[in-house]
Amino acid sequence: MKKVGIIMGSDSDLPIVQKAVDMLKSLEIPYEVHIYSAHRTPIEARDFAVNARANGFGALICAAGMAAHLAGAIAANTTLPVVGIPCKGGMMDGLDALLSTVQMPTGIPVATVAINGAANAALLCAQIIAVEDQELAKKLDAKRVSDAAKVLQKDADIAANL
Ligand code: RP5
Repeated sequence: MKKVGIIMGSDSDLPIVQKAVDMLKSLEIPYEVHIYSAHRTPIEARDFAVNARANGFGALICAAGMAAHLAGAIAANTTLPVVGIPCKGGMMDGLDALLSTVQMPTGIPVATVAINGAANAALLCAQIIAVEDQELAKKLDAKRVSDAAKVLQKDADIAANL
């Protein structure tokens, strides 16, 4: 199975990124986690992106806050799908990162999830990998069924208790 690469701009992003790691683990998808900054380590970030396909990655997650250029910088150097997580924090509480991540020029797409949307970033990568992986697709179908069952159980509980 192809790996998912998780890159964060700083170790301060780890508490947010952890939810993506947990989701990939629960789906048994191989992954690597790295800290590369578009601003502080631009050469290493570029090298990772340029070599990612040859190194067995199928999709990349990039998490960054504030002037969040990481996802765009990575996407500029690979045609693998790149999912951006804008991280909450700073003076604008993540709105700056959301706009920095989502407002990409035509030709270099970044699939941007919600502010701190790390679990959905991992699920989107899982769905990308599952296009060519029937076993993973079945796991994702089963997760949808189990998630729906949890909501219906909550509905039954609330109806019984209120
Ligand atoms: C971004 O700046 C990082 O992704 C992080 O969200 C934010 C702050 O980084 P640190 O100053 O905590 O290293 O590039």
